[in-house]
Amino acid sequence: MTANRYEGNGLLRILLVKPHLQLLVAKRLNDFLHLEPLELEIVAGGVPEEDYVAICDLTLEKKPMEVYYRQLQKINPHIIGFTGYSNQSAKVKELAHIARAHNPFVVVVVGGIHAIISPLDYAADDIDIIVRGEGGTTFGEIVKRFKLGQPLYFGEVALSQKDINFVEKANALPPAYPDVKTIPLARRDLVQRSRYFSVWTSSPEKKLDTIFPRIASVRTSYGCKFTCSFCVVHHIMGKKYLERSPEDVVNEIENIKEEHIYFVDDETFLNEKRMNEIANLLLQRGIKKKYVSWARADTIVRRPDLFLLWKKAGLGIVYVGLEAMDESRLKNYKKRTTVETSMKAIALLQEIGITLHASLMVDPNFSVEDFRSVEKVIKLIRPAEVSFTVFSPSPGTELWHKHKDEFICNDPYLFYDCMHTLLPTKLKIKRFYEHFARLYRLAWSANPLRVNNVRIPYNEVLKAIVDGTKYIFALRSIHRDYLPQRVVDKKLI
Ligand code: B12
Repeated sequence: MTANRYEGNGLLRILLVKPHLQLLVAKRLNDFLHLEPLELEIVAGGVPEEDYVAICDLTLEKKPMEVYYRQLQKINPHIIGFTGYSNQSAKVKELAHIARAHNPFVVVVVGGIHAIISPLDYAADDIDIIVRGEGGTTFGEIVKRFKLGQPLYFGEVALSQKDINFVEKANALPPAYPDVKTIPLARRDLVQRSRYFSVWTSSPEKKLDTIFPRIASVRTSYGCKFTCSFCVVHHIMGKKYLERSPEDVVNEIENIKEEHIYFVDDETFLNEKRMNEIANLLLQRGIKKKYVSWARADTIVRRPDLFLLWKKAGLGIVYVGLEAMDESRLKNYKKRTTVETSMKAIALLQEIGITLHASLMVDPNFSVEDFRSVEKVIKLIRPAEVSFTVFSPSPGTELWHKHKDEFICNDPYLFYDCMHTLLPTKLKIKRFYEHFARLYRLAWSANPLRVNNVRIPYNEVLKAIVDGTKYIFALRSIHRDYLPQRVVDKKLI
């Protein structure tokens, strides 16, 4: 134990931690795509310049707990902040407990998506403040209050169990985000930038020096106006869509060293006029980078000209949440689009020369025939990157409450990764995951690198084959995670 109380003078030390992943399949995904912890970089952006702040991204580490202990020893923080998805909440609590055991005076702050939607889950002795919302602005205020010796909880956004209204506030809807102009810029200098990459399959020249280029993440907007049943975003943002100005976005991109940029918006292309301006500014300023973004099929169909312009600006890959090629499922998911629109969008992207990443959803009630029809979709839309998730009610939504008594696992938060089913499957679960893994295997044959015979370095071909095989194996093995013995043994956690 290293007792260490901040006495109001001297250097204030802050450590921000991204917990490592628990489930094998999520870890394997990181072999293909590992993005920087932008949420913590923005939180760090809110820390006053005179204070010391470090980011510890445990998702990068082979021995994360050793690294964590070492960081605690080395930095001995006065304030420690954790981020986390729902499937990391148990780990966040464990890490918070360790931090408190290391120094009983440390202030523990928890933020991120799970803190926003399920704050009561973080009502633990080792957690002082639960941040329900934007972190850069809120954390800055917490640090300021800490130095002044004031209470660290305030408003609807920084919650504490010490507050007599804690439960009422935690049960209320998430508070509104602040004006986007007040959100600090990301402290990108605090991470080892060379360790973040994303698989890249777009190559009009049919030759790539690498398929794993370094990549930076940029957030240009917050929220989404759509209310898809599987998504939590409209619950967080109250259907609001907050936009950074084109100048602000382009200034940030201009200062980023990486050539590849991943737009980590909830929905980047919602305001077509704004996206038009951003592309024009990028072109006018001669900024030559390559982009990957999400977009809805109906936006692509309505504005092919916009995607043509973005192609010129460097857009190489577009992720489209096709979800299902079946009208009734689209309706059930409240996707507000049609199969015809999806097909048109696919054709338009091919015509424009932007690589499609199609994201499809598998339903727990799938029969063998349903899986076969998705297999046909893969053939229909090639060449395309294709990925699949399993429809799962999201924590914080009505569907979660509606179905929670049906969940088939002990810890539904841990299993909320859209790959592990929370709901019972119609097929035997082992069979279900055999079919699910087969979809990924077939998707590899539709990959643009293969279909277009793109030349890539030999060692990367090998890496892709080895990691792809490991990924498919992890998918086939998902059913084992449900064996009660494994959960009890804590082999998973
Ligand atoms: C980009 C993205 C990804 C990227 C990875 C991003 C990354 N950095 O690793 C990719 C595509 C790889 C991905 C994958 C997955 N994702 Co994802 N993803 C997103 C998306 C669209 C944006 C996340 C992001 O980067 N935001 C940008 C940052 C800057 O914003 P932020 O996270 O909101 O953080 C702010 C606040 O939350 C707060 N905050 C955050 N942390 C902290 C910490 C402290 C101390 C404080 C004070 C504040 C604070 O301040 C931040 C700055 O403003 C979100 C949607 C969303 N609205 O969150 C889904 C989302 C986070 N993903 C989700 C899921 C489920 C997954 C997957 C598990 C499943 C899947 N198959 O898609 C995988 C697994 C990823 C993994 N390896 O763990 C869910 C999580 C739901 C939940 N309850 O946990 C979301 C919400 C999507 C959804 N619609 O439901 N994802």
